[in-house]
Formats: sequence, structure tokens, C-alpha cells
Amino acid sequence: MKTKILTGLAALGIGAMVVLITACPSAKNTTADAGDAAQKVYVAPGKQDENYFFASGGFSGQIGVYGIPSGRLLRVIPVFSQDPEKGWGYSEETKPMLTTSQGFIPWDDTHHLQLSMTDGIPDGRWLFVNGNNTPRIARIDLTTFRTAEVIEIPNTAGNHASPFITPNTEYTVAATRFSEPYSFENGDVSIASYKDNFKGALSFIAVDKISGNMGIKFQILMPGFNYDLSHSGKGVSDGWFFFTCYNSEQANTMLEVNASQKDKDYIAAVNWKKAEEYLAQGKGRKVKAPYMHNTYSDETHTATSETIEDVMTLNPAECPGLVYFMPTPKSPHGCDVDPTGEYIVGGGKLATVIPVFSFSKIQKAIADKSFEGDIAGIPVLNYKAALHGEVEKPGLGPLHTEFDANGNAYTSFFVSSEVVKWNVKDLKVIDRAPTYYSVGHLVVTGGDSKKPWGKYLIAMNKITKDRYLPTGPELTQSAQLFDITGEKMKLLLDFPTIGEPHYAQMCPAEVIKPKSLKIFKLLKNKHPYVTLGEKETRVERKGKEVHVYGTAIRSHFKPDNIEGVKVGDEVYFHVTNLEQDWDVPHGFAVRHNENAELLIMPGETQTLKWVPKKAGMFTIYCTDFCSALHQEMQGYVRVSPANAKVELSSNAAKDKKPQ
Ligand code: RUQ
Ligand code: CUA
Repeated sequence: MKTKILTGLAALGIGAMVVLITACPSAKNTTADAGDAAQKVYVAPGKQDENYFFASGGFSGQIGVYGIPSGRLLRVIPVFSQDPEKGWGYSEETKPMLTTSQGFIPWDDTHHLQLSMTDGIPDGRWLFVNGNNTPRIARIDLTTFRTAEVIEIPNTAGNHASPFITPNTEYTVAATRFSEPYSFENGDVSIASYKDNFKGALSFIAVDKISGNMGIKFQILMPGFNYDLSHSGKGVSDGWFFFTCYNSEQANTMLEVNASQKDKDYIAAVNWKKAEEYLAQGKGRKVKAPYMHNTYSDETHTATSETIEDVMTLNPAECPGLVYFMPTPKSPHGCDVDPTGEYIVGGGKLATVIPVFSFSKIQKAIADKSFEGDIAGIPVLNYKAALHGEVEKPGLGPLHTEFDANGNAYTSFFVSSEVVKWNVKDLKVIDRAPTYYSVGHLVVTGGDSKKPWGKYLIAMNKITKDRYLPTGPELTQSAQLFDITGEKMKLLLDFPTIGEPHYAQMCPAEVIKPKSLKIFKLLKNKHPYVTLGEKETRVERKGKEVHVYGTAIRSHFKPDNIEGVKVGDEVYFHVTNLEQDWDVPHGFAVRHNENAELLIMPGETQTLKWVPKKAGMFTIYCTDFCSALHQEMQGYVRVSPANAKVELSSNAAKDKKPQ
């Protein structure tokens, strides 16, 4: 317990010791008794979990997919990362996915996940995730559990309030955590000129209904605050989007102190339907801002990158009714909207209450012009006029809130290390459960949607200390599963997670499972280097380039003997997996290749580039145990000196055989 308190305080850098001790949760009564808990999370061998749980991998750049209630890890999806296991970011086909306006960037920091929605309910089609550091949003196709698209977000630094989406997936958003001088005005300025020159962009990225493809529709140019988190309106508030921000002090150094001066910062309420009207009226200004858009095709099995040159910008000062600020105590982080869309909750990291705003009161405050002033032409609503009420003495360091279907909210508290359940209408605290330790985000099944399924809550903890076997200086992060079917939350399970999860999404397996793809149809393979059958296999030389049109099927490669490759050649192995059976990938590796393997799915073609540095006999083999004779799935490539006279040949169907 002590460790936890110190950690929490150190992280916040403030002393709230007195309150803290009283708020320190007791572990008693909240853990379901062991037998009961074991039964609730036990998924018998051969049986499947009832829910998918998708958690961002934080600084691993990936996504972890788990089954709930068992907590079993099912898959790691590489997004902003290279994954040697799957060849992601190593194969020629996937490299463009990690290309940005500033080159190949195979890492990012993923924080938030959002499932696509229809009428405010997760529909299991796509999963969106943000890249913080080099601002990007990726879309995962949930038929393949692969990254299908990555869009870069210009004029943004620290893409944190992202990729939250509107109820019918009309838009996903990206808001800049750091304000910065806009590239198009006053680019090279001193940091000290922050207040004059730095601005924040809120980006609205339209999502195509059929393909899911993203395109930046517009950016709203906001004052130079730090935009932190967001959630879309829904139900009564559909058409609006809410963003928290901190550092309304506009400090540019020692934010820990300098951005904690004011009692209140803000939630920005954005009317995106109004934005569309203003765009239609020609109020947008086109601004030069080159950024990359990468898409992966399951037909060509190849990614392509295109550069887009500019972005549309709206200035709220010229667009009345587009944005309002709601004062929010203090340094708000989480920004969550209840299932009805009426209540908007701000999680003020340094606040002693949880403010809950009412959408109808916001509308009334706007109509009555209950303003406290304005910031850069954006009206600031009167706090009380927009407020539904405050949850009093909820705990310390409130961060994020999720909801169940019965009008309850669950808020995570980093400092007092607990989840607190409260009623959205009367704002009374109902229950509190300790977490081990220092919970960040939490998630309920469908808990930020219009119709939460409820039943389970998962707390994602930043620190685990003594909870698991030690593994050197770095310990695993952890998730804790609670049963929330009763009045009291019951802790069922601790399980480790990959990376450091921030947000997550959880939904019933049935929403996704029936759509899951089993194979790629070989006859639909439009890869430019596909080999549709062994009869087509061959090797071709084009100057220094050698192209191998190869195939893999249990349990051999064709060709598996290649000669006439020379030092300094660029060899491209285009390997097509001819299998048409579920779960029969083949791997492909070349000795001394400065790369990862390929892992090729049935019906797919993937390419490994290899530049041999020395003459010699090089071996190739399949890395995925695919059959009883998997170990026989191997071959040789002879590499001769650069000046050798050996002609290119192989035992492929269409080649002159090696002598
Ligand atoms: S954050 S722990 Cu990056 Cu969503 Cu709140
Ligand atoms: Cu193919 Cu092992």
C-alpha cells in the first residue's frame, strides 16, 4: 500500500497526503472469493472466450488482443512497429505503411483505441488507434486483424486526443497535445513567443462508410493550449465533440508547476455539423501541409503511400457557434460521455470533485448567452450554467470514466489507486475498489458506446510492483478484471499485458468473430509478382536485380535450388503461399539476411529483399511448423563472386536447370 501512495504522489508532485490516507482503499470485501472468481474466469480447454479485449500497447507501438474473461493473449497486432514474427514492416509490401512525410518511422506510441460504430454501437468492422509521437492514425481491419491504413496528421504534435469517433463512424479525430507554431505562419520563432505564435489543431478525419478509408476533412485552429482527450457526443448530443485541454496558462516550461496555476482549464465543445455548414459556405482556408496516406490492399497484398499536399482550416473566431469552452477543474484529462449523450464527464487530475456537464444545460447556456468571457473569439460558458453537478469526495487524481447500461459511471483514480462507481443522475458514490496499482484507463464492455453490454470492467494499471514474479528492473504492466454485475465490484483476475496499455475496447466476440477471414483467395491475388502455381515459378534477372517468382506449399518451396546470384545483387524473393486452408501460413528466411522472416498467409504473396554481401552457399527454410515434413521445407541459394560467369538458373518450372 505504501509503495503505491508514494508512487502516486511522486508522479503528481503535490502533497495531498491527508486526504490520501482517508481515501486509501481497503482490499477487503472487493475480491470475489477465490473459488467464485476462478469459476468466473475459467474458460475450459477447447472453449472460447466470450469477449474480445483490445488494449493499446503504449510505447510498444502495437495492440494486444486478449480473450475475456480468461485474460489469454490471442494476438499482437503490429501497427506503428516492425514485427519480426510476422515480417510486418520488414517485407517490401508492408514498408510503405510506416512511411511518413519525414521518411520511414517504424515506431510510435499508441494510446487510444476505438471500434467503429453504427448507431453508436460497436459494429466490429474496424479498430482505430492513434500514434502519438509522429502524429498518425491507423485503422485495423478486423477481418484480418491487420493494419489496413495509416494517415499522418499534419500541424499536430503529440496526437493524444485521438482516434475517438462519432456514432456512425463519420469522423475520427486527432487533437494536438502540444501546441506549436503553425508550419504555414511564423514557422521559425522563439519558444518564448509561445503565447503569440503557438496554436493547437483539432483535426476531423472523415471515414468512408464502405472502405473505411480516412481523409482529413478539416482542422480547427484553437488557442495554444494542450489538447488531451476527447469523446464524441451521441444520442441527444450527436453532432458534437468534446475535448479536454490543460495548460490554459500557456506555459512552455516546467508545466508540472506552471500549467497547474489556474483552478480551471476547459473542455472544448465542438459542433461538427456546424463545421460542415461553414465548409459548405466556403469558410475554410486551404493550408499547405504535406502528409502521407498509406493503404494496404488485400487484393494486391501491397501497401501504397501517397502524399497529400494541404488541409482545410476553420478559424473559430470567424465561425460563430462552432466552439465553446466549458471551464473544468483542474488540469482535466479524461473526457467521457454517458450512453445517453446527455452527460459529459471531465477527469481533472488535480481536481477534488468530478464535474458532470449536462448537454441540455450547455444548449440553454448558449441560447441565454451565459458566458464568462471569450478566448480568441471562442465564448467561455458559465461553469454553473453548463453543470449538471459534481461528484463530491470521489477520490484522488480522477482520470477516466466508463459507463454501464444501468446509469452508473466508473472512474479511475491514479493517486488513490482505485475505481469508483457512482450514479450519473444523483452523483452519489456507490462503491470503490482498489487497484494494484495506480490505474490509468479503464474499460467496460461497450462502456463508451450508446448501449454498454456491461458485465466486465478492466482496470489498466501503470505500476505492478510486487504483484508478479520479478523480471529485472522492468516489471510487467497489468490489467485487472472486475465483475460489475452486482452493486459491488468484484475483482476476478490479474493478468499481464504487452507494452503499457492506455485505453482499450472490449466487445462481445459475436460482434467480430463471424467476420474473421480464414484465407486469401489465391485466384483473386493481384500481386504484381504473384505466382499462381508451381508451373509458373521462375527466376529473372534485370541488371543487378534478381526476382524469384516462388511458391510455398506443404512441404517445399519451388524453386529450392538457385544459382547465379552474385555478390551485390538485389534479390527479391516473391513467395506465394499456395495453400487454401485456414491456419497454414508458411515462413521464409534466408541465412544472414539483414531482415526478418516473411510469414505468408494462405493465398498471399510477400517479398523479402536480400542483398548478399559474400559469396557462399546460403540456406533458405520455412520458419513456421506447417506439417510433419516442415523440417524438410528448405533449399539453397548459391552466391558467386561479383565477377563470376555463373548464369542465373534454378529448378523452378520455367527455368534452365542448374548444371
Ligand atoms: S492517457 S492514463 Cu494516454 Cu489516455 Cu489517460
Ligand atoms: Cu512451411 Cu514449415
